[in-house]
Amino acid sequence: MQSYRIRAIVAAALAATAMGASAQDKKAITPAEMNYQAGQSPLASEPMYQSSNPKAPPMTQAEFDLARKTYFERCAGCHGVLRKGATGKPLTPDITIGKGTDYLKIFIAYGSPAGMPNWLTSGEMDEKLVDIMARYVQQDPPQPPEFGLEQMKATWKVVVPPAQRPTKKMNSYNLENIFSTTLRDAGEVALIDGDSKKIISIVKTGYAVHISRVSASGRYLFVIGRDAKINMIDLWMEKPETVAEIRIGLEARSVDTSKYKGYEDKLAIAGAYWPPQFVIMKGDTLEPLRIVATRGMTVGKQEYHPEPRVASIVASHYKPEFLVNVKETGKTLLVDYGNLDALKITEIGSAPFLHDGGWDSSKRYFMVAANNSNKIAAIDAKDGKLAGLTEVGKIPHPGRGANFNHPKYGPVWSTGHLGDETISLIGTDTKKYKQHAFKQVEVLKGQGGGSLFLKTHPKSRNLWVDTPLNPDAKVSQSIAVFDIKNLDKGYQVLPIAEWAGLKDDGAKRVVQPEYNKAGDEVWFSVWSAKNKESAIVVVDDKTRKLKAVIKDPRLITPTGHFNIYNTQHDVY
Ligand code: DHE
Repeated sequence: MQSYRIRAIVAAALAATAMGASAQDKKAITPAEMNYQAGQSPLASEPMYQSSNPKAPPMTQAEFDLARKTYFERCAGCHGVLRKGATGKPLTPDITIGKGTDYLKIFIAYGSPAGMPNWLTSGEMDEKLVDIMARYVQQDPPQPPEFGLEQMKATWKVVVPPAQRPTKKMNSYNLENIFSTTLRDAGEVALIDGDSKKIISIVKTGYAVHISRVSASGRYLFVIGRDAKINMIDLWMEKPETVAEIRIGLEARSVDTSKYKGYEDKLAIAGAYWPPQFVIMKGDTLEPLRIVATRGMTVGKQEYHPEPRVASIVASHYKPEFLVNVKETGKTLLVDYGNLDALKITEIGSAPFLHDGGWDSSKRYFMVAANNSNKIAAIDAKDGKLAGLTEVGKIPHPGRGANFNHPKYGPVWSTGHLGDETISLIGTDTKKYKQHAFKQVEVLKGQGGGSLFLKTHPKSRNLWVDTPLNPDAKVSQSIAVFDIKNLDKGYQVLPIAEWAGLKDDGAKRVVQPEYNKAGDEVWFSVWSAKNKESAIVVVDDKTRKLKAVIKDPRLITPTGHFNIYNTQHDVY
């Protein structure tokens, strides 16, 4: 009887999800997107209060604790900390209790064509854990702690006070051509001299550093870990080291510093995934000054969202403003830092879920991916309004995108996609090429889905597109390069991972093209697991031939890398 019931539920569930998936294919999540989103959250180790829902099936404390840990390791990236839904569906008790344990077990065990992984049949969970998880999602979601000024100040350290820092550059490095490379699973960044290709220093940072950003003067480097720890590194020191650090929350991804004239190096800002907030800090010490919560109403449906995460942040060149992109509400906040005691915030709604993005070539329009809506929003930093909302391919993922002069459509900004093989080119010139502004003017066909980053340089005629999350190793281990002046000729594939000549059989995902300062070399990370050899491969931009391979036992899981000059000046 029981097995008949389960079979009936399986059939109904699969039919329903299959229909859903085909009806809105652009919404279904690809395995690449799923792997990408389902990263481990540092919240797994945070103590949380268990509140049992009397209507939900019972659980022991031990089962609850195991389920909570598993949830934050596997599920929170897609379903949200409070289970209100993001890439994945909402899983709050008002929905889950009605479905019942048996129904939920089927979904967890077998997954769905809409993108839910098959946790049982893939061997990642056993039947016991599937049962525990099905009961867990019917309980009230436990809420991680808040993180206010007091908590931030308790983690804040000024390692070298400003008065004790060098008054001039104390080393002979060509600072503008240093690369800050994330060593993801080592909790470090490597500072690599772009001229000699030698590692200058390895700096201990937070857990799984996400991005590096550079102060307006180019002196300070800021890196932020997934655990929301920021390290501020002084590049003027004989050996560049951390001079200040702070945790701004329990989980985070973004940091930047003030760039408007008169405010250079004055302020820093960081955004948190949890708690949903951003904080403005002093630019020379990281002293937290002003914390702003991002909880609020979503664009469109105007529903309250309790955990809208802060995604990309960028400093405006037009005004003393930071652009803060809030993921789940689909809103960009223009935060005027001119007077922190009377903070003015302009709120611009576009589409959910805002993620990554970069400036157009004029640095007036911030082009941000609304990755759940398959759109790119153009935020006008001069007039403080939404300039355009462009439909692109499936799950756009530009990094900061790539700007170039299209032979026919003038200046364009481009993005690749996680969910399909296309590369969308969007016109950005509102004067000479007005008719093309914020329209998708051309779609290139790349190697496949699973693309994260693409890059070019004002001095180059190449457009490099990575595909590190493509399931086919041939595609994830190589790069596609287009000739900007002959886009209709298609792309050339370069076997970057093979060129690295690594001794073992790691994943060797080729990730993030990044130019040197001169714009004549492109660097790629060849990213394998923690216990496998990884490398950085440098390609000559003009000849597209291998120029150098950087290998070192300390280069553990290199992912993003950021050239100081290009990052400081938003060259991409
Ligand atoms: Fe990223 C940028 C969030 C997974 C490497 N990533 C960003 C930004 C956000 C973000 C919000 C924009 C920051 C900004 O500009 O201020 N990334 C997330 C996630 O939530 C996600 C999906 C899952 C997670 O658990 O973190 C995720 N990201 C990854 C990876 O798996 C990558 C490939 C490897 C890694 O290091 O973890 C990765 N993300 C990067 C890089 C950038 C980035 C290299 C900066 C791109 C740039 O050119 O500026």
